[in-house]
Amino acid sequence: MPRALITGVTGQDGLYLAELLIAKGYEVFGLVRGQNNPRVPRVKQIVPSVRLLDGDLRDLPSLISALDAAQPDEVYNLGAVSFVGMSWQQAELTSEITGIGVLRMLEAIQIHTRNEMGRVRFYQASSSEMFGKVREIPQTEATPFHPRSPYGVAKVFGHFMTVNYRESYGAHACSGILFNHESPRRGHEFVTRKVTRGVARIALGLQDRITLGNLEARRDWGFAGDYVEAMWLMLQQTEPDDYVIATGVTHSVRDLLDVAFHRVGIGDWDRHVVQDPRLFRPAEVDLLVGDASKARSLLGWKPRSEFRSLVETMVDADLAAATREMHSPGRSPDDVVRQAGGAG
Ligand code: GDR
Repeated sequence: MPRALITGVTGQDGLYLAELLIAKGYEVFGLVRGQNNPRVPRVKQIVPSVRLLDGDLRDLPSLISALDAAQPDEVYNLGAVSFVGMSWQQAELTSEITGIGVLRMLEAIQIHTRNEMGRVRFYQASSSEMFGKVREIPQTEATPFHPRSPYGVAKVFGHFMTVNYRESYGAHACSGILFNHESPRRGHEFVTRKVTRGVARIALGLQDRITLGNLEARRDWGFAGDYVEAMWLMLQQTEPDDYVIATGVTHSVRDLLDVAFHRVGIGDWDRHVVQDPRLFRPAEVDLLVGDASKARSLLGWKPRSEFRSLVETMVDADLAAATREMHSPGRSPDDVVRQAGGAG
C-alpha cells in the first residue's frame, strides 16, 4: 500500500487530494498544526481514514518526526498562508510558512532519508501568482516570474528551492504551477466563494449586498477536484518536472457575478454589489491565463469542469447550505457545504 503525507490537509486541495489518494488505495497521513485546530473536525468528517500528525512548517524537528512516523513514498506540500490579500499585512509570516516552510520540508526529507532524497517523491504547490506582472499571455513553464505580492514572492522562493533540490541532490521533486482552482469547499475569503455564498444568501433574503474590490481583475478559474489529479500524475512520472495547470480560459470578477446572479434569477445585480477601495490590492495581477499544453501531452491531464458549471455548482451548494441554516439556526453553513464536494 503506497503511503502519502499531505501538508495543508485541512484546506480545499488537501481534502480533495486525500479523497483521491484514498480511492487509489493509499494510506494517507495529514499534517495538522496547533492544538484544537478548528479545521480538524472537517477532515475527520470528509476523510475519516486520514491519519493526522502534529506538525508545523515553521518547525523542522516536527517535520522530521512526521516523516519518520508516516514513512511516506510521496509528500504533497500544500500547506501555506494562501490568501494573497492578507500577505501584505503579514508579509513576514507568509514568507516564513509559504516560502521557508518549503525549504524546511525539503531539508526534513533530506534528513529523514539520510541523504537519499530520491526515495521520497515531493510535490510543491507553486502558484500562478508567481507570474504577477505578466510578461506574456498565456503563461507557460518558460514564462519569467515577476511576483506582485509577498505571497507571490514567497512562492517563487519555494518554487526555486524545489528546483534546486532536484538539481543538487537528485530529489524527485515536482512543482505544479497551479492557476486558481475553486469548489464548494473554497474558503469564504476567496472571491469565487465570497460571491457564490453572497448570491445564495441574497436570493434567500439573508443579506442584501456583497462588498468587493476590483471587478475588472481576470483569472483562469478551474475546479480543484480536477487539479489534485494533476498533482498525483506529476509524482507518477519517472522524471520529475514542473507543470502549469490551468484551463486556458480567463474571466473577470464581473463575469463571475453575471453567472452567479443569473443562477438565482437576478439579471440586474448592480444594486447588490458595492465596491470598497480597501479591498483593492496594493499591486494587482491583472491577467492570468495558463497554457497547460505540457501537462496535457506529458501527463495526459486536462480539466473536466468549465467555468459556468463550476460557478453554478458552487451557488447551488451555497443555496443548500443557507437553506439549511434558515431551518436549523445554530448549524454552521459549512456543515452542509463540507459534504458538497463535486463540480460540473
Ligand atoms: P487569488 O484569489 O489572489 O487569485 O489567489 P482571490 O480569489 O483572493 O482573488 C482573485 C481576484 O479577485 C479580486 N477581488 C477580490 N478578491 C477577494 N479575495 N475578495 C474580494 O472582495 C475581491 N474583489 C475583487 C482580487 O483582487 C483578485 O484579483 C488564489 C489563492 O488560492 C492563492 O493561494 C493561489 O496561489 C492562487 O489563487 C492561484
